[in-house]
Amino acid sequence: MPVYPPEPWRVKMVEPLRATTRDDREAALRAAGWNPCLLRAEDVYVDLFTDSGTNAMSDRQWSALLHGDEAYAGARSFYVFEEAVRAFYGYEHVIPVHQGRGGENILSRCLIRPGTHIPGNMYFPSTRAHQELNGAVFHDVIVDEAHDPDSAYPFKGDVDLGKLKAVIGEFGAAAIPYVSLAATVNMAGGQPISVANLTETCELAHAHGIPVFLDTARAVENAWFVKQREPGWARRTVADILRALCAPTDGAVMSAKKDSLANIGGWLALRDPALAEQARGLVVLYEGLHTYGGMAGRDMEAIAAGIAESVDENHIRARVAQVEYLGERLADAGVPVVRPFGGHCVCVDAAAALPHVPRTEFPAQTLACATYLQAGVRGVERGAVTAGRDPVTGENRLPRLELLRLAIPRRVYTRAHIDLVADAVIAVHRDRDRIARGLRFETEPRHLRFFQARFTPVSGASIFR
Ligand code: PLI
Repeated sequence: MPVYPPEPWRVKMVEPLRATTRDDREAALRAAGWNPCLLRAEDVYVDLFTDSGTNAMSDRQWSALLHGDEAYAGARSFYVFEEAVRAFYGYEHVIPVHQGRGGENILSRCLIRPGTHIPGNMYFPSTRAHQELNGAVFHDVIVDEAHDPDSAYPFKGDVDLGKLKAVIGEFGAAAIPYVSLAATVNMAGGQPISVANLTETCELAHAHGIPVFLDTARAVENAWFVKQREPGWARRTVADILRALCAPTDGAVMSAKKDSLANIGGWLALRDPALAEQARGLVVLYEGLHTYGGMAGRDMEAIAAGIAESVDENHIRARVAQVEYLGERLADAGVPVVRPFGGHCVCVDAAAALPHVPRTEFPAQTLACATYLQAGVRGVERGAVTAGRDPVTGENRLPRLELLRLAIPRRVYTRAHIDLVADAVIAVHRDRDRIARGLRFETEPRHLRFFQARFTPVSGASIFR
């Protein structure tokens, strides 16, 4: 049996969960157009749709809320927030935004012009969508191992410097507004980038005059993996490693709904004062004043407290260990899962689990539906539905990874919940031959289609025989 270390917290407040029957879930999923994203959360028992904004705040964070200064301009809470970001991430100019994609919008609008090119270590849907909306073409320059669910490579978030050089060589540095890095890489299954590779990537980009921006949504989880896996870092604190990851970069975009243990919020941080001035100008238009960026003062207080808690090694150790426990249980039962296990999620390789469902019938979306029907467990598709269509050709993108992501909120679920999830996924996998066909779109939204799409089973009334 895999190890499940005791959580470094105890429960102080509870939120009741409602158990549902299989019939309830069938009705709910049909009403949701076979898209678990469109379910009402009250129809879900264990919700692993995302780890974003779903964290349990600590007693300190809840008490920090009461310190919220709700002044429109220059609130005290902004300065507390700014100081925390500066201290832990090391960037000078801190610009609050309502959540990560707000920062992505501002950064993309500041720097991207039509016809430009953005290399990155795999894409994230909202990040790439903003880059493409502003006219850039995204180029994936991640190492090949990241696309192989079975590769045990410890830093699947690393950049292939050869691929990056090729993009620079083909389009020229002037056509590359920035390199877009993430730590960890969500779409690869929460895989880390090494400090060495991140530093080399920045050196290469900087040698061509190209800035590098880091998505720090899960950089603390990345720092934990660096401490475990990268030679020379074992004795450094996670807080030190976090600063080392940020140090070579020119700025960062942050969704505080992940690592920072908050329910909402984010920031854009920059080193270049002129770019920061430009970004503040846009924040006023799209987010709110540059001292609240769409957040309440109390949100900024909760984030500041959450940042300090996020680098606590007892916290991060237990957080990653809980994810690993779920991964081990699934792997032990023969469920094909992405290796190594990520920082925030376990991903089932749906293409391997359901080889009889063609990629054009969305095996991962189908598996997400089957898992919900089994036990009220909600995961999210991370494959062809999420990848969307190529903006130039209009063709469906078919990424090599076709995953059902089970993302674990921080400090929310107990071992019994995680066992329930494991049992459900294992049962679906054992009975996988009962799944006859996959799904096709009934309605297909233009942007980030996975959120609001509706589907129908290809074989008629159900995905099952
Ligand atoms: O959900 P936002 O707008 O606060 O953040 C967008 C975002 C940016 N980068 C990365 C790596 C993310 O994972 C991310 C949001 N992720 C979600 C919602 C998720 O379920 O993974």
